[in-house]
Amino acid sequence: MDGAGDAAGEDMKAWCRAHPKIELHAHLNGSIRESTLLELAKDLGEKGVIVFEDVEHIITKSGRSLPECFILFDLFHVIATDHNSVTRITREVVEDFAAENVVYLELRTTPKNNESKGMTKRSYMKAVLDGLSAVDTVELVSSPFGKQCDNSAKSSMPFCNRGCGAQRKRICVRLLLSIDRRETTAAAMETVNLALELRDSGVVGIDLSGNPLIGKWQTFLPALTYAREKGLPVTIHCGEVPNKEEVNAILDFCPDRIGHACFLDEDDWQKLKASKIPIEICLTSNCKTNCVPSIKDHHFVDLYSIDHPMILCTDDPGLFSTSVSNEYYLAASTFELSKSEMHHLAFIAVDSIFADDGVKHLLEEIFESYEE
Ligand code: 6MZ
Repeated sequence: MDGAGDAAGEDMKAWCRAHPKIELHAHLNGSIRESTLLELAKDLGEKGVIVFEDVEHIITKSGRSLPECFILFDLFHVIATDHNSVTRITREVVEDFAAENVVYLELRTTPKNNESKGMTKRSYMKAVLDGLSAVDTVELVSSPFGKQCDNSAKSSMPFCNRGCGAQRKRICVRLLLSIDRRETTAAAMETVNLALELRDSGVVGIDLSGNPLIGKWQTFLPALTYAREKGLPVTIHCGEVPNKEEVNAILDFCPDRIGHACFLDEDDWQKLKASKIPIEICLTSNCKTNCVPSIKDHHFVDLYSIDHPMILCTDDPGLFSTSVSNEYYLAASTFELSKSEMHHLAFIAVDSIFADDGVKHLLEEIFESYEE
């Protein structure tokens, strides 16, 4: 790239970081800071729970296949199924998203049982909520979580992270509870019941995720149907590996959003495009896990050309060493999108959030104030 190209690239990078953004597909434990992961792993090594040297190279390795990611997630489960660690990780993750001007975050996590630590799905979620209440370097807006609560959806303070000098960054956070594909129907149902119980605490929906090579759609369908009957929106990881039968069943279920959509046949694409179901797009994740050959070959291009609703997301910023700003920059630079096209992309994400209309209006105001 020549000097002018370099300068334009740097300008776009800075713009992507400064612009308000919405993140709808981020897994809590996949968003852990690398420094925190290393520290917690070292600590467990010293206590003899794991052999630190065995995991150090996996943590610091940059490219991983999808199966390798799930080996790492097993390690995360050992590291993160301790109440204090879950609380710390949650606080740090929210602060990190706010630092790069994410103004609305739907953070998803799998409630976990861990008998040896006295952890139940409910106590795991309490640790997550404690982490949200403990956020203090940034301000939680329109928040049901504890002391920073500004309960009016429309704050009297401008919700603006641009040119606000010493004013702290502000972010609105909501939670999705994930059903792990390893779980039974009863465990999935327990997660949905917990989500319903925690609605007043900021839980706005259900996700189905986990190793796509494991589990059968029929196992999760009763819990997903129950969530829908109770008015909880559902998002589903769809087509992370080729599985035509399951992709068909997911599209027939017609979730409120879907994640990834990498391995779809032509007829599935027709169905998905006709449905207008918003797609959570994770460019870096899909490339690093070899679900797409390269970013320029990503299905984003085709979907963008027909105005299909899409949201740029990170999936696991810690695991894939990325950030929302970086995903925006990758889209802008690879697909040659202008600032006003990027602004539009960021803005239309508001239509796909699971939070209520009060939050939607608040976000619309923020994006309108950023119109180029
Ligand atoms: C499917 C994924 C995922 O829930 O412990 N997870 N599931 N595909 C992906 N793409 C690579 N990335 C993360 O966060 C970590 C968990 O999220 C799911 C996996 O179940 C992983 O164990 P939580 O906060």
